[in-house]
Amino acid sequence: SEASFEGVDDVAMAAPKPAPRRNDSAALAKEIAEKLTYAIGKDPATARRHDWLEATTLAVRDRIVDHWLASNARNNASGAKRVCYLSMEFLIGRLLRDAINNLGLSEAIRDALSAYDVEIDLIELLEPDAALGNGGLGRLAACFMESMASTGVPGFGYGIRYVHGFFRQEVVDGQQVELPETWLEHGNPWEFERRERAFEIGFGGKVTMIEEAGKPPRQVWRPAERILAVAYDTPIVGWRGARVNTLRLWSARALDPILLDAFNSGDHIGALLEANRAQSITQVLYPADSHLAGQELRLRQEFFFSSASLQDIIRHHLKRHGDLTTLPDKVAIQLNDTHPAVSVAEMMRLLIDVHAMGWDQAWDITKKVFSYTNHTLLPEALETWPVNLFERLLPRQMQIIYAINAQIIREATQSGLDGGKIAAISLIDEGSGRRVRMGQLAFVGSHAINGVSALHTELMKKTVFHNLHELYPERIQNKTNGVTPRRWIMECNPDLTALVTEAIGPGFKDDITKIKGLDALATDAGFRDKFMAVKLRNKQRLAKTIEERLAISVDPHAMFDVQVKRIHEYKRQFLNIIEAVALYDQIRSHPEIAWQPRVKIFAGKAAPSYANAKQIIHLANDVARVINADPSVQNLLKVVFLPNYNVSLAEQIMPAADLSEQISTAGLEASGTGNMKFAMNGALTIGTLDGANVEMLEHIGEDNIFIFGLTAEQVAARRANGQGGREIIENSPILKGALDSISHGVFSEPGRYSNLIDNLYGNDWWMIAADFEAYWQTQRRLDTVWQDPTAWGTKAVHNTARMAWFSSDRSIREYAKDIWSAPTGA
Ligand code: T68
Repeated sequence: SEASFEGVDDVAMAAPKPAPRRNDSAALAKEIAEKLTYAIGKDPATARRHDWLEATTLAVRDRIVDHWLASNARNNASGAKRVCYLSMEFLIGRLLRDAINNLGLSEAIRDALSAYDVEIDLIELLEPDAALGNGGLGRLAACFMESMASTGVPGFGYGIRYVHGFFRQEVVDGQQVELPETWLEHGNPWEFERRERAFEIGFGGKVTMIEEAGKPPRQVWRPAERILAVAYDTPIVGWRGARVNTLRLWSARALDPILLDAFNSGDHIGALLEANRAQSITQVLYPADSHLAGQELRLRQEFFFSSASLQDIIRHHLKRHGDLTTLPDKVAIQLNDTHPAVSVAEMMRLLIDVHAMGWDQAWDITKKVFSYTNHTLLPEALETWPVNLFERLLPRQMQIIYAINAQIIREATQSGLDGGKIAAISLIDEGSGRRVRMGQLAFVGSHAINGVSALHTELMKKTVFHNLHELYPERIQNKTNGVTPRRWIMECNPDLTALVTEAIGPGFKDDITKIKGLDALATDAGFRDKFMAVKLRNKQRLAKTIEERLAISVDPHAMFDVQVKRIHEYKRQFLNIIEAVALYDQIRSHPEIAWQPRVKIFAGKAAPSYANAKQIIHLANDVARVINADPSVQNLLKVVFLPNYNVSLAEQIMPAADLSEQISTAGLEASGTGNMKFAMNGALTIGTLDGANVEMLEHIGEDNIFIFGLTAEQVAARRANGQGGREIIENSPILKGALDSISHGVFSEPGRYSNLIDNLYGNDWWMIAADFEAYWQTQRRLDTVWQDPTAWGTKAVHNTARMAWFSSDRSIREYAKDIWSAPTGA
């Protein structure tokens, strides 16, 4: 029996069924040994740790499959509305611990393995970290998949099965080096290949008009190139296994893997060219998170997975319900950013050309089915494609986009919008070489458009979608991001989970809002001490990792001040490094001050083509090398750059942080989700009024979060006035001193960072000079609080207690109610 979307469909109901698996440790121990023997072919006496990992994974997987088949059967029986989450990225990380935790098997597995003298904590580290995403956007998709399964939403993730995920980062001579990532090298026990679930995807070719007697003329697309999309399904286990949803990732394959004519005539290489060309589509994830990649292969990837997913959705609907007019009652499709936005045109093509629907009805259905999440306002990240390229690759979809555009412009004209505003909403940017604007396409093809924090949503209305918002004022709504408390509290911080359970009972595991019960314990010295003791143990573990990987010894009693995220100018790691340099100078020149010991920890990857971001990594490493080797700072300051930040490293870092740096230039971080993970685990935040920090301030309270700097409005005003940094720098001796020591070669040969520094003296686009003083003062206030462990501990407990609203369960329930009209279990 196979776990397909149809579940029981193809299985004779009377056929004997496997007995449901038992979950006690004896049964698990027996099965793990069986897997080891019969699935892997190893003897327990000679098995390596990898073999134990695989055997354990297979035993756990059997239990998941039981729940998976049951969930699919329930979906089919109820006919409930399904939510299809289309995303280029799913940054899921490791799955074993998540599955074990959500199935409630943690203790049983631990005991089962101990019978063989195997430690689960050690073998689970061998699972590759599935990095099919760049950062926040991809990780959000992963948290949403888990929360859909946990809140009872019949959710289906659709994406790409990249052979190579996000690159592995090494730091060599202080600089980022990118290495290929090979997560599938040793096979992937979590995926099920579904060869029967394959769809043809076309590219290029021509559109011809067909006229048949007695019928209206139709357009037919005859692609020049056709390839296959093959499905691979991964089960996503919800809390308590109540529901197991499917993540369906598409892999590209040639229709005709070996060209037999060529092969027979001796051209063995030529015979495989087509296969290679087809497969290249799903070979690698683009590693750019905040600027437009713009290459043809990227557009091919986008269309490839969009078309495959829509064909699959339509096939399923027709099979179940027979008729596409009911599609919006049965399916909601969420576009995760504009990467799948070509789906709007492809859905129209499928409905009109393939399923013979009329334009108006097709357009009505399309709008009802789709909704779109925007994740950025950065102009350099907004997707547009040259009309020429689009037309060559997707000629029929381009025709449809023109037709949609004509209709929107008619609607705009009728509602009285003037010419300038109409140009702004047009799907075609006529400005810089004609380009298709994917944001506009996603917007007009959707009934709901959402931002990912309250501030971001307001800015969307005022900036990128100002005119479309005026035309369709009811469409934009806010859905503040969240993160799953299963992975980001229970699994990554078992000691905290045990402490919370001891203090307020286990109810928070089923309903995270109950964690609010800790609030009353913030002033209980006994509890606070235990809370900070958990923090210390987590810091000791991280200190060990730092020692092992970098041979830097850090004191777990120092404040762990952490900034981990993609490296980008707007996220302002540079501001943080400048503060480290300033602190280094001040510690040496003012030994009389009671400086508080700090370890500044950085991690994150730069897009390979982003020169300034790579310079920032280089600078962090240069600064770290010099400061860590200088005995005159007396261990009051250490700087650490941990290479290869990924989900698994985040799981170690979040529980071990005292201070979380969320210091983006206001107005530029759409939401942030790392900020939430830190605060849930009891770190205090230093941050700007940006993204979800604004809402965190409301929930946590101003006494427990450290906000500084210009507001989004002030940033916009300063930028409009063209105010640069020179005057500010010259009036700030601390800042000037730090910049001088960077320029004059304290950390490297002089001039290495002159480009970064000149930018501050020049337009200071990211407001680093403008915000430095406020940042510095706020850091010193934090030093004062750190000196008082009672004050710090109280705030830390309040953070954990008051973050429940930022659970992705809350986000998903809001999407389900306001956008998808989909059922949730609770
Ligand atoms: C992030 N965006 C936002 N983009 O920066 C962050 N972009 O504020 C927000 O919390 C998060 O999305 C979730 O909403 C991204 O992560 C990308 O990764 C990306 C990838 C490809 C192209 C463009």
